[in-house]
Amino acid sequence: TNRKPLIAGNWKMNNTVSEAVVLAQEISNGFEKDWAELVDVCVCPPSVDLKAVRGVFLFDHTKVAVGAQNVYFEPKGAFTGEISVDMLVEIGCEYCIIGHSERRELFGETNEGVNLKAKALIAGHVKPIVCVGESLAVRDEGTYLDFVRAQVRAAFAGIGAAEAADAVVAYEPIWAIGTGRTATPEQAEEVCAAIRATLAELFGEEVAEGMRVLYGGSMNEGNAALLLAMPDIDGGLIGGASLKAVSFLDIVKAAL
Ligand code: 3PY
Repeated sequence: TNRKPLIAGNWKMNNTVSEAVVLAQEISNGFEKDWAELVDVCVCPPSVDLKAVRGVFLFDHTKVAVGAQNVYFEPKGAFTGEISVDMLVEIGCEYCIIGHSERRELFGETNEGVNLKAKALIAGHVKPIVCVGESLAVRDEGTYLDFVRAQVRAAFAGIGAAEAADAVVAYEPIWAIGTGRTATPEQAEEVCAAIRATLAELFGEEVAEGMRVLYGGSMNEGNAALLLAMPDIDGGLIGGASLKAVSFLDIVKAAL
């Protein structure tokens, strides 16, 4: 395919500003000159680190983008603790993760909330990385394809094809997040292909063929190459392995 792969690091709640800058500099230092043409790379640090991390990549050779891990859909106002799309835009955020399973499970994020956030991000020209994925119970029931398709439809409800084209979907089976248990390339491909088929129903074949579908869930330097070789897996959303520059850079290399 002609989709440019995307390797996105989800740092989760790790790294103070000074730690984040050190990791960003290590990534910058190890990033070879011609990689940026072949792969899009993004790191998603905690929001208080975003501006400093953006500063590291702004004038270097890497074109590494920064993304947020969450956003609120309202433009401004009395929403204590929340961050708006405009705030992300001004510091140069190109991406924003929404609907990560940790937010769905621990912070009550719903499909409806994810949809509102997707709309707000798209309106602000920030690319949403929409996370979907089933629990172990749903996987064992055998209804996981329907479950994930429904999450995709809900996330993109009311969004048109032109608006959706730059959005990214990340398939993260909950049973593979932080557990060290990765989906096999075949298991991941089955669901990523179903996601693309759902995107094609929503937005047409052509738009769906251009959209990136990532795999996430304990992707690391050891398993990345086989996962990334699958036809409908266009990159990775990397948790733990994105916190070490050498591991993250090895995964970027696997996507070249
Ligand atoms: C993981 O790799 O476990 C993730 O949740 C990435 O988002």
